[in-house]
Amino acid sequence: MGLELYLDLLSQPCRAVYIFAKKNSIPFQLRTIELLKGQHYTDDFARVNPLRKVPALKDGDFLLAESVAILLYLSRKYKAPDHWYPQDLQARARVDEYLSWQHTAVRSCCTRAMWQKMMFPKYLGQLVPPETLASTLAELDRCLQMLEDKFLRDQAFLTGPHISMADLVAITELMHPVSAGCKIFESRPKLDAWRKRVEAAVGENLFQEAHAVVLKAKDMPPLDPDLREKLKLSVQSLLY
Ligand SMILES: N[C@@H](CCC(=O)N[C@@H](CS)C(=O)NCC(=O)O)C(=O)O
Repeated sequence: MGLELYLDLLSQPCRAVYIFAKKNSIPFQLRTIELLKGQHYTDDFARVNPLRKVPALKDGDFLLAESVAILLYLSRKYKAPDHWYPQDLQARARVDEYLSWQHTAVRSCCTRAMWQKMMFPKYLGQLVPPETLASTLAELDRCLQMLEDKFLRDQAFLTGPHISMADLVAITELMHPVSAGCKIFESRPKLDAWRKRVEAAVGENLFQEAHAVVLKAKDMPPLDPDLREKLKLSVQSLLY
């Protein structure tokens, strides 16, 4: 069996892996793991990733979790064009810098903004105190400012003149609050121009394909009540 990618395109790191693999014509079998159906709780999936999270990769007998590790593995194994993860020491260090920073910054606030604004009230039947949501959205705003000031600056892309893994990891995160109705680009022309460059570099069709599930998330049917309770337990930390 060749390369298998376990993904749910509702998940932002899965979208980054999906776009990277497709854009670089990496052949893979898509194994969809629907988080909202609890498919990551099955024993079969636990054998692929004992952390029970997507994305996950299986390449023959080799199993790998964690989106950044997966992106790097794919880039090295399939010798992706240099701009994604440059050989140049300092250019690569810039990508590493973003990939290290984003976990506790962009990823954290985009995830919480989306869950608090949409998923908790609509799918988990759990009201989010308005002051909690307001504080999360204010934090998201500060985070976007840091993204502009520290990373984007006056460059075309986050780490230089060409698109890299950093841009892919960032845009897939930023589309999370967008899916919940946050107008994060409207008041940020510089970030909006970057978003358009990333979309153009990825290709409009692939970008839309990767984001179709999350952009339709607001119209999903209600969750099965048992699953809802189980899911609630695993996402409570996103309420703060
Ligand atoms: N650090 C991991 C995070 C993976 C992750 O949190 N995945 C989420 C979806 S975005 C998940 O599988 N959640 C299921 C759960 O926690 O129950 C990565 O970058 O791959």
